[in-house]
Amino acid sequence: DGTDINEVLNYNSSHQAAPNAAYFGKAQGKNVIIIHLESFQQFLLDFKVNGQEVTPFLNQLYHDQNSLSFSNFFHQVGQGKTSDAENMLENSVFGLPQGSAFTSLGTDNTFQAAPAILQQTDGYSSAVFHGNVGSFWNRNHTYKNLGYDYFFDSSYFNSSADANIGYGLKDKLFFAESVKYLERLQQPFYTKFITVTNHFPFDLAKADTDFEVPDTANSSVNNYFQTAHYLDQAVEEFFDYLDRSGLAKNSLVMLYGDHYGLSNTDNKALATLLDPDKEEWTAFDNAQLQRVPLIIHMPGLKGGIKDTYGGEIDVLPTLLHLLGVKTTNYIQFGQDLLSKDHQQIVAFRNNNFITKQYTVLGGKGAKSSVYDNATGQLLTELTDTQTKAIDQDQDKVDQALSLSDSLNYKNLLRFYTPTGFRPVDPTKFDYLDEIN
Ligand code: GP9
Ligand code: MN
Repeated sequence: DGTDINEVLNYNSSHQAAPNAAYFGKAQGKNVIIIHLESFQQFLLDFKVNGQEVTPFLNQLYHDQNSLSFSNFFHQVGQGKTSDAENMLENSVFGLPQGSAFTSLGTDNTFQAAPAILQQTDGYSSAVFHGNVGSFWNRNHTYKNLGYDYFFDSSYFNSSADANIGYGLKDKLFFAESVKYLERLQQPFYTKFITVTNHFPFDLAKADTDFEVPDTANSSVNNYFQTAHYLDQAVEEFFDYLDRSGLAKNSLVMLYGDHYGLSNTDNKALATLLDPDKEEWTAFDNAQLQRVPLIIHMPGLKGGIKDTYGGEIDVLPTLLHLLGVKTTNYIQFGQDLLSKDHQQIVAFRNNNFITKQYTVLGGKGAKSSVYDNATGQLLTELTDTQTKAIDQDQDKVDQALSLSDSLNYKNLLRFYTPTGFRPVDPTKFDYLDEIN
């Protein structure tokens, strides 16, 4: 029955955000290189430990005049962690309230994802590079439904024990070994590099680092800085390759952190480094730490650090508009971060949310804790006008998440094919699932 898809379509047309003319099509026809910075939080940028910058290269990139960077960009993942982040970036649809959409629905659902859209509008080829087994998060099946032409998983890379740590190939080796595959891709390409080394428990071989870690009482906190530093060097080496090869000139590189690396229980130890004088650590502070980087870098792009409040759900429309692709016909829950119409309400998967003014935790009305972003104070007495405005935003958040859940659980995209779009045929892709 078409009722549910119509509800989603109505919602979709009611929250369109028009492209920003200063940016629309500015990256038309460029290669797209997405670098997934595993577990990388925003606070790492410009941060020093023992007087040493943790991520000198990413800091430079963040401030580069050809980088569009975001200072109030949040991850929005649930239990699907990395796969939720990927799901939002590829589809502009939320993950599930429980579990992972890739795992439970990725094999059978219909998607209208970035690789398929770009293939059909501008002839892009597409590939994912990842140094873990292809079956993790059910990627090997899901990527076919997203329309990815190629998936270079761990079976394509060095499998020796000393080349791998934690979830897979060490990031420096991963980028270096990916080049031989990248160079064979037809341009323009849409590619994603999913790093792994900066993942809990943040292990690294002694030979791979000389970074002097801090000495808080929490070893996850301490080690997080050394793997982040290693990831920074890996990204720098990859950028050197992009420059040397000439690819940098005709590529847009987008980097993002997928979710937190340090959990709320680690944050007290982290706080001793971030703000040693702070007396009380609150739920507000935990929420602020869910910021992750989003950096869009391209030669000639008019850069700057934008303070727009947004999240992972907003990336796809932002990127498509930069590439000159109109998004009105696609069902997308996010909005272009560069649009003047962007609503600046960041929904978390548990229905908490953050706006420019407030951090709202715990649900609607009397149940909710409302914090003032400027002071971090819990607002115990709200005016009726404030309550009304906050409740309205909460309704928007609840509606978006619930419609996204219907879309996922009922596989609603099979009932709607955007004009000019051909449904993806997953059997066209033959990267091997039997290898893993
Ligand atoms: C594994 C990697 C980690 O392949 O992407 O996933 P996560 O544990 O961060 O969800
Ligand atoms: Mn992850």
